[in-house]
This record gives sequence, C-alpha cells and structure tokens, in this order.
Amino acid sequence: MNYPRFHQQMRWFGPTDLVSLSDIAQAGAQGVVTALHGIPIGSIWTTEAITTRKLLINELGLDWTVVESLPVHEEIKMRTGQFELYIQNYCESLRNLAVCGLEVVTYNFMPVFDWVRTDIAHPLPNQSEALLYDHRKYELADLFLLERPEAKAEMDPAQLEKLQQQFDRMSAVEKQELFQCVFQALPGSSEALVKDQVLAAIAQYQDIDAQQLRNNLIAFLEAVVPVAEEVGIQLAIHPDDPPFSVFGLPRILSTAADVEYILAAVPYKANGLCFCTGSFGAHPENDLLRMLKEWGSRIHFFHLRNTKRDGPDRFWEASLLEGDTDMYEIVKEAVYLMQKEQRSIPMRPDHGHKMLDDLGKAVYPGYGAIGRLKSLAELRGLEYAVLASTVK
Ligand code: DNO
Repeated sequence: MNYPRFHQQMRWFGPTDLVSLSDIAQAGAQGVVTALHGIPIGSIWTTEAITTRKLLINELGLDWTVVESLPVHEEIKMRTGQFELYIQNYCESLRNLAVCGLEVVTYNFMPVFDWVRTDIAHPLPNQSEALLYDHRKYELADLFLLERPEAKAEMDPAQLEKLQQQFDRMSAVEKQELFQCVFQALPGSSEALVKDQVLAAIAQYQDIDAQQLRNNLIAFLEAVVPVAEEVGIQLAIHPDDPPFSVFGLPRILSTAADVEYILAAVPYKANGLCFCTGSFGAHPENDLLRMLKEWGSRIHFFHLRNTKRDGPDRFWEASLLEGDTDMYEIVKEAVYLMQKEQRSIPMRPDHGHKMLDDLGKAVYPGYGAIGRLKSLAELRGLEYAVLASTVK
C-alpha cells in the first residue's frame, strides 16, 4: 500500500540505556528518538556531537530524525538570569540539528518537573507492572516528604488530619519509596533531586502564575520558531503530564483551550504539538479525537499510550487497546491526516508495562523493551488494519 504511514519510532536514552539499539531494531522500529543527554541543559549541541550520535544509530540500520528532548533551561521558562543566552544557544542547536538532517524537536515547558507518578510498579492482574498516579499519595509526598510550606496552608484541616493519619501508618520503607518515585525515579528529569533542591526550585516560581508562564513561552516561541521555520525543523511541545498543576507550579498545556492558545499565539507550522494521548487522555474533559481533528496540521509527533481513570483522582497506564482512549479511532484519524496532508508523521509507543524478562531489570520506568515492543506491534497492526479497510 503506497500511502504515508507512521514513521515508527522507539525512544532510546543513549549508550547507557539497558535497552540497546539492537533491541529496538529487532522490535521493528524504523528509528529512534533520542537526545544528547550528556550535554548540560542550555549548552549548544554541536554538529560534531550530533553527527557522532547519528552515525552510531545508523550503524544499526535505524534512523534519527526526531529529538526528544531539546530541554528548555529553567531560566528561559522564568525569563531570569541568562535566558537570552540560553535562547540563542537553543537557536544554534536547532540550526545544527537541521544541518545534520534532524526534522522534529520535542520539548516541554513544564516548570521543574517533567512528568510525575506516585507508583512505578503498580501490579496488574497478569503480574506485569504499570505506572500509576494517585492524587492522595501525591498529597502525602507534597505535605509530609517535601514539606512544601504552602501545601499545608492550602489544605482543608479535616482533610489534612486524615492524610496525616494515613502518612503515620506508612512504614519508613514505604515513605522512602514514595519519595524516590515522585522526585527521583522518572527519566527526563535533569537530575535526581533532593528535598532542598526541589523546594528551592519550586520557590523560584512563586511570582510566576499561569499567565506569566504562558507569556514566557510565547516570548520563547517568538524567538525560536522563525529559526525553526527557516531551517526546516518542526517544534513539538509536549503536554503536561499529569494534565494539571503539581506542587503549586503553573502548568499551561493540559487542555484543548491551552493548545488553542499556544498554537494560535505563534501561528506557524513549526510551532507544533507532540500529541501525547496518555497525557491529554488523563484529563476527563479532553476530547482527544476532536483535538486531533482540529489541530492535525500542527501535530509533528505522536506519543501513543492509554490511561485508565478509576476515580477522579487516580489513573494508571493501561494496555494500549484497553484504557479510556479509543486507540482505534485515534489511529484511524491519524491515518486520514497523513493521507490528507501526504506526509508521514513520527509515532512512538509511549510507556509500556514492565513484563516478562524486564521484570528483574533496572530499565527506566515505562521504558523497558518488551512492554513497548508489545505496544508497537499493536500499533503497527492497528495502522495496517485501518489502511487495509479504508483505503481502496
Ligand atoms: C515521558 C516523556 C517526557 C517527554 C518530555 C518532552 O515519558 O513523554 O519526558 O519526553 O516531556 O520534553
């Protein structure tokens, strides 16, 4: 069938990743999305460093066209300190990436934290493990482990008392595990943060509300999007995960209205979106299919995974075909989009369950080989079936 298809990707965390390029090639991906994780945030990615990494990937027959992520320095998000230098460096990295043939650059604008979960090993009935977010546990971490001063002040006293009792019933090991999971476990964060660093990083945002953060994002986009347009790079901003504020920090890309605001404010194709069904899908009011139809032409990257909400305050990462999002409808719409615009869009299965041989391994949470291989296989099958049944 000669129609644009997903450009099938897997995320790879570089040479130290326990999941090798060979594993990824065997899973059937065409390429990897990755980053130069060793370069400090804010520094320039040189063409030499990019080329060296690209050659390593190409040796395995895989391509590298999508960066995930080119991180945005906190000073850019706050517009303090050396933000102008960091923006210049960002533009320089975009130019260098374009010279080396990279096409899409993923980033996020979430203050301090990238993604947050409260359990990285939630047991499923079939004995595999999933990532889970439980708002009660998040509150315990915020109130009694991080001891963020505003958290207590803002909490209803009766609720605070209940949570205190719950916290007192936890063992020392459970408390330590919760701290590690919330603050130190997830890949993507720049470093394993300790309590005082987290509090200090959060405190820096005390005068920055959502509107201010939005303004700062738009100022950043006004500087980098023209460069991206000029060199042929598509920027793809990642939504908030979870799609609401955490630790009193502003979050500005959780809902359809947020997407609309950001894409309309800087109306160029290069100002695009990473359509993450897991992040948007955890918000009960997001109509993913509608968002996909509305903003399709600005979507430059798909993260496909499913979540299941089992109450207003808790969601876990479900099997790809079984959560709250109808993945068949999403893939069908993505296939139409690619046909309509005659372009292939990169897609990767997002976090997978930890299962089989990965259960004993120290793979990055959500990023074991086997769970993602399963999701990729399901997505390939789904795409093939949609094409076979709709395209004559
Ligand atoms: C988590 C990922 C995020 C994502 C960044 C993009 O699994 O989706 O870490 O890569 O937010 O900048």
